[in-house]
Parts: sequence; C-alpha cells; structure tokens
Amino acid sequence: MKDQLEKIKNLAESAIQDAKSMQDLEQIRVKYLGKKGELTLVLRGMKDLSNEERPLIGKIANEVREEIENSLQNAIEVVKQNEKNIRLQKETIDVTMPGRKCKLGHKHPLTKVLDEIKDIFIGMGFKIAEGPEVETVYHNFDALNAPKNHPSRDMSDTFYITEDILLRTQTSPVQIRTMKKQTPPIKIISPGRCFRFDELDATHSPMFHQVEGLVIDRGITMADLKGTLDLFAKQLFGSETKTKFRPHHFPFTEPSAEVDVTCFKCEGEGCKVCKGSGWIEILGAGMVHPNVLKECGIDPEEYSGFAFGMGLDRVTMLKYGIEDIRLLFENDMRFIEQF
Ligand code: 2U9
Repeated sequence: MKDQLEKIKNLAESAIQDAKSMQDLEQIRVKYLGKKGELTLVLRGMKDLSNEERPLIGKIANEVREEIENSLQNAIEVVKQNEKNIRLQKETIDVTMPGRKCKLGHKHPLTKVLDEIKDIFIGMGFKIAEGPEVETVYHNFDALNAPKNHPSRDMSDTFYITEDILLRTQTSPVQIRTMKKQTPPIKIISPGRCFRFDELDATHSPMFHQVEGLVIDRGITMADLKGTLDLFAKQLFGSETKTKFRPHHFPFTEPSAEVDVTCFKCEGEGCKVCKGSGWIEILGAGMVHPNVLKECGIDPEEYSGFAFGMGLDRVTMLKYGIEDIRLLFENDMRFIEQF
C-alpha cells in the first residue's frame, strides 16, 4: 500500500507539471483527491489493514494528500499568473494612438442671440422668468385686457386645446403669473416659445420665440422704458445705435409704442436690410395698462410699470442676415455651424 501511495504521488506530481490550464488542474484534483479519486480509494482500503500498519499508512497517506494539495495550489498560482500575463498583453493600450474624434455640438443661432440678450438684461438687474407653453385663455388674453372680440383670440389665429386652454400666443402670461405671486419691485424678462396659427413661409412660423420684459415699481415712467430699451439696443447692435419710439396701440399697455433702431448694416444710410429706410422695427413696448395691474392685485395708484416684447427669431435673422425663418427650425448642422 505504501508503494501504491508513492506511485499515486508521482503520477499526480508529473500530471500537475504537464498541466497548462485551470481546467487541467481541476481534472487532476478530481482524479486524485476527489470523492471517487485514486487516493480516496486507497484510503478506503485501510480498514483491511492491521492495527500496527494503519497509523503508519494513514500518516503517509495524509502526507501524500498534503503534498498533492500543495503542488496543485502552487500550479494554480502559476497558471493564474500566466493567464493574467496573457490577458494584459492582449489588452495593451497604445496610449500614443490618436483618439477617436467626438463630434461636438454647436450652439444654435437663436440660443446665441438669446444668451446675449439675457446677459444684457441680467447686467441691468433683471431676472429670468419662465412659464408653461400650454396656457389658459384667462392668462393669455383676459388678464391682459384683450377685448372679447380681439382678432388675435380668433380660432383662425390661435391654437385652442379646449375652449379655455390654448398654446400661448406670447410670453405675457408668464408676467401675469409673476405679478400675481410677487409684490413689486418686479424686474423680469421672459423668453420662450410661442404659437400662432400661421402658414409656414419665409417670414412666418406657427412656432416662434419671444423675449418679453416687465418692470413694476413705485414711480416708473416712460423715461425708464426709453432709457432701458435704448441701452439694450446699443449693447446688442453697437454703441452708435439710435432708437425711435412711434405711437402704437396694444390692449395691455397705455401709452404704447413700436420701437425702431437705426440699421446696424448701413448705420442709417438705407440698404437692403432696412429696405432703404435706415430704420428697423424690433420691439413693441408701453406702460402697463392699469386694468392689467388691477387684475393682478397691484394698485395702479401706488405702482406703475413698463413692458416690452420682441421676436427673437426676427432679431436673430436680422443680426445674421438669415433670409428664411424655416432654416432656424430644420436643425441642419451645415446651417447651424455657420454661426
Ligand atoms: C404684461 C403687460 C404688458 C408685452 C409687450 C409688445 C408690446 C409687443 C410683439 C413684439 C414682436 C410681439 O413677437 S412679437 O410679434 N410684442 O409688441 N409686447 S408690450 O407687454 C406686456 C406683457 C405682459 C403683464
């Protein structure tokens, strides 16, 4: 039996030496040390040994088991290290290779101009206010002093969702909401998407963008309105820009005005951009109507304010000489990357 054990040990050792993978080693472990393994079978035969022989053979058998286990453990370490080396070699990264180029996005021209406009007004102490694009008829028309028969309320001009709910036609409802929840002083601009039932052509789009502004405090006058918009125009179009206020009518402001700026292309000489007049209309504005203040819980005897509005798409098209509004909404990178 001692010879048998010696033989098992030698066979196992040489098998372990030849093993190349973890799988080989596992097979060897099962073959020699497993439940039905060769060493186990020999140990089972120990019951037939004499009382003198049993401890002696038992000791040798344990030594053989320990030796095989040790050899297996060492071989496992070696195979593991080899496999790791092979993997590391395979996964070697050449850090000197040029990387794959990641295509960067580009700011949309509307975003660029809006960022500029925001910066100018933030510089004058305005805050940015936002609100829902799906609005109530109350916030979009009623609270803005729009007469019940005003043409802009018509089904043919406005996208109605129900009789009382619509897609906002201007960002003014954001101002209404702000006035209702905040006590003056209020100094905000509200940029955002607006919707009108317009046929899409080079100058009209059923979805467009507005930036409106609102200032409410004690003692606000038309002089504040003129000073603010004049400074704004000079910062956006250049320090030589002049402004001109022409009387106009809006239901939500009284008095109201349309505001022109001297053409930034020809500086007032007359060219294609300003259609020969030297002036470009960019804004509507006025003193907030007392009815609008009252509707929002602000006392018109104590407070006054001014408001203005401009089309962001129009300003962007003028600034960059874009002749078709549809180009702004096609998301063609070849167009967007030009600005
Ligand atoms: C409140 C009170 C008054 C906002 C104003 C205009 C004049 C205006 C147009 C410019 C080009 C719309 O996009 S456009 O067609 N806007 O002329 N908007 S005053 O007046 C307000 C707003 C909110 C509570």
